[in-house]
Amino acid sequence: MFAVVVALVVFGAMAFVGSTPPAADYTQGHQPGQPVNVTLQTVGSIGYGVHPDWVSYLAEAPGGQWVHTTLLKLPAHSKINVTILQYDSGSPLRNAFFGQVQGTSGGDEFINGKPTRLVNSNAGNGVAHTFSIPSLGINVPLYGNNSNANLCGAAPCTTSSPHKVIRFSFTSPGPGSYRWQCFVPCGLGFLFGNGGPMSTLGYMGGFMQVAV
Ligand SMILES: [Cu+2]
Repeated sequence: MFAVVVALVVFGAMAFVGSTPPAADYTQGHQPGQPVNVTLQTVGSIGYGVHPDWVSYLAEAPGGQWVHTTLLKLPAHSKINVTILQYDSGSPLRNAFFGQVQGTSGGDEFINGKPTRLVNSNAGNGVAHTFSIPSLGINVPLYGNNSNANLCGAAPCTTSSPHKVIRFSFTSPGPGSYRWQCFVPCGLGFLFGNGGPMSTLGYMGGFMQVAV
């Protein structure tokens, strides 16, 4: 009985440790006043790990390697230039509000270079995911790829697969931890699409950890 309890405790602890992804740290070597470039990708299925069929974000660490994480360490009061390589298909939004670009520098996002303020998800390929930081009023809809295209099946995807390049900038706030997430209920197979990857750190939501 004792052995079983110990095994369960160890299992629980391992599951907890395993559920906290590493952070992509963009603060190392950062000079005050310099902009920071952050590159992310969104994929229809991560392709490995405990939930290979879940949708996910990944971050490109400053060293260039793709990391399965949604924890981003950023310097405070800096211009953050974000590039998202979007490899997933899209769908109509349940709430068209999240088709509006908000809180970015200049008020737009650039989809394959085209300045955009609103994505009508009922037209074209729809919206795949959003990059949103509610406490900062930031929302960026990520335009989908044609679902009939030969989409990337496992991360990290490379630019040889169909994708959209989405760019925008914002200014990081003061030190603190800021929740960010996707607002497309993209957790297929879960209640209202909001379980699974939508509610698990490292997939469709995470934290922006802003350092001093
Ligand atoms: Cu999503």
